[in-house]
Amino acid sequence: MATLTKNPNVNAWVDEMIALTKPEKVVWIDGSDEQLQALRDEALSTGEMVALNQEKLPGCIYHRTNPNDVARVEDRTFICTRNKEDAGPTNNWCDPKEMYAKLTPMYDGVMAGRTMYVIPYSMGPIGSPLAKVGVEVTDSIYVVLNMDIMTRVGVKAFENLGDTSDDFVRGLHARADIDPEKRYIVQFPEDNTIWSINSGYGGNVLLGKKCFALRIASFQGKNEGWMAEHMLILGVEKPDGEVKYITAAFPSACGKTNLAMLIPPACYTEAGYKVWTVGDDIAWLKQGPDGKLYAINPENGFFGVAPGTNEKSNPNALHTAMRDTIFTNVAINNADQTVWWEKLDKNPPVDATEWKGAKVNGPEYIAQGGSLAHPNSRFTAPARNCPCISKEFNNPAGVPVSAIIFGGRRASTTPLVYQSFDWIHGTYVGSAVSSETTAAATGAVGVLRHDPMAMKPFIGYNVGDYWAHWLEMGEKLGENAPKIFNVNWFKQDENGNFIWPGFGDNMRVLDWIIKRCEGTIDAEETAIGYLPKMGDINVTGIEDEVTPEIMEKLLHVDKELWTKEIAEMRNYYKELSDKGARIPAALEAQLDALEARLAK
Ligand code: GTP
Ligand code: SPV
Ligand code: MN
Repeated sequence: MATLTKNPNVNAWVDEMIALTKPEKVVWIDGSDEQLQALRDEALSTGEMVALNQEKLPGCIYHRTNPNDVARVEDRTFICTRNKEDAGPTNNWCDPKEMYAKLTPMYDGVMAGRTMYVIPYSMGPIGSPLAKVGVEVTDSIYVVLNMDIMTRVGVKAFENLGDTSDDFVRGLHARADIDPEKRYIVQFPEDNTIWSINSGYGGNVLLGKKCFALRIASFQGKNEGWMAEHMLILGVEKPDGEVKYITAAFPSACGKTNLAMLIPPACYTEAGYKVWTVGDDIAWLKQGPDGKLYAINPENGFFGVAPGTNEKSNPNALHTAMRDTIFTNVAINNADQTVWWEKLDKNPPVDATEWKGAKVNGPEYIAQGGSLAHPNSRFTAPARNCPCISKEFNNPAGVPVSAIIFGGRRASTTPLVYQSFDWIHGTYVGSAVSSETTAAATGAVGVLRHDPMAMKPFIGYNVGDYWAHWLEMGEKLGENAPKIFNVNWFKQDENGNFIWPGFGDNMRVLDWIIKRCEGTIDAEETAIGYLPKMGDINVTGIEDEVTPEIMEKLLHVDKELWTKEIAEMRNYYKELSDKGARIPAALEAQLDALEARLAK
């Protein structure tokens, strides 16, 4: 099939990839419905995809990955820069020449007898000055169909690139043998190139997502003066019609999709509040002509965690995924070819196929400790299906950001919400994000994993330089800089129960955050930042659950725990700096200042 572009850089590179992988056939993805439907039909006929009930789940199909291939593989993910220091201590590094030499033989002839699909795509609305173009070649129809939902795919993507530009990200993906020992997810930021092999799962192979929109884009943003972050973007519409935009960075599976699609409690909806979703995973942030920080969502769909999604926790996500959706590694109800996952409802299917493909009795299987859906099973659903999608979703200019929130899973130490003193302190707060494993349900302090800005697996360069870039952005933004907050939905009591109801009730915290941005509410100045005054988090309707005693706990700053926290951060900075991170002096100073305030 003929190429879809006159751009000689694209064509030369695709030719090179053809010469390397030697496919039997090459198909350029033009983005037409007919072409995609034909691919769906082909994948159904070969068994790569499984049909679902088209009356109950119109346009939906199912895919099961190899059980050895169900999540991102951080230990096999590399940042290959010429200088090792440029990748920094949070990344696996290899010399690009060495890595190309190692992988080239693995790709040589890997598509023999197979079809290569060439997918042109845009990250960001077509025509947006913030958008960027990628081309992914792959031998997987699953990848084509997912990319079509997650990005803006087809000829239109080349409009942004034009006939001469060389500024596109080159993505090469081959399934090969799905051999976990030979699985590589490799970014070459200096070459605008991503090579992925021996996986067929999500973030490893949908190269527009984590590989491009975070790892490569964070590197580009550093050089070009913008930011690529692991953040949701939402708008809170107030009763007077004004919409305030907020971005939030939480580590993987820590609540971004849920917060982005939040339905406020009755006391807010009745007053006229509404939450609109702009993005649920990735934000690209750039200073606009008016000096403010603007955010776009580079994606076009949601690759959401299925388990835990239900009519109560996230009805918007559930409705989004009821049509035109690809389900990966959930369970199938054989009675009517529908899907099921843990906590969807209380009725696991009796005649079920669990995520690995075995027919089981659902309730019995679960009673024996089995899990019908893989805990990281996902839905891939188009943003246009989302009942609360923002009308600014396709706005090429993006939305102005009033507040940036950091958060993670912390059983203790971190209060429900606090505000940083300023951008520099906020950058420190982001650098200090860490998250606990959910299995620690005893209430004891769990093992911390540092995940600065929720970006540990995604920073495409040296973490110290990344923090320096945050500080540079703050300087550039000056008075226009968004206010920076930290939240924790996951504080626990002595028995390991969450003491904050979370989900829709997180609106109560967003309300306080917005009022802080507007300067219409006072706060308690503490050693760690500004906290809500008792009574300032609205608990109308949940007074029985969140008593003043619970609220005291939620807002408590425990001196002993924070002293430990500071010691841990000192260790962390030292460890990173010993391994070659250039930690900005301003952040070290923040640590000293925090310690001094706490000692007072
Ligand atoms: P990625 O797609 O991996 O980046 O995840 P995410 O950050 O979008 O997380 P998601 O919203 O899918 O939530 C992950 C898990 O956290 C689910 O099991 C949710 O039920 C749970 N969760 C989300 N929000 C809350 C909350 O406010 N409180 C509690 N207790 N759990 C929550
Ligand atoms: C995450 O792990 O943060 C995800 C899923 O959003 S993946 O696309 O696999 O990275
Ligand atoms: Mn994510």
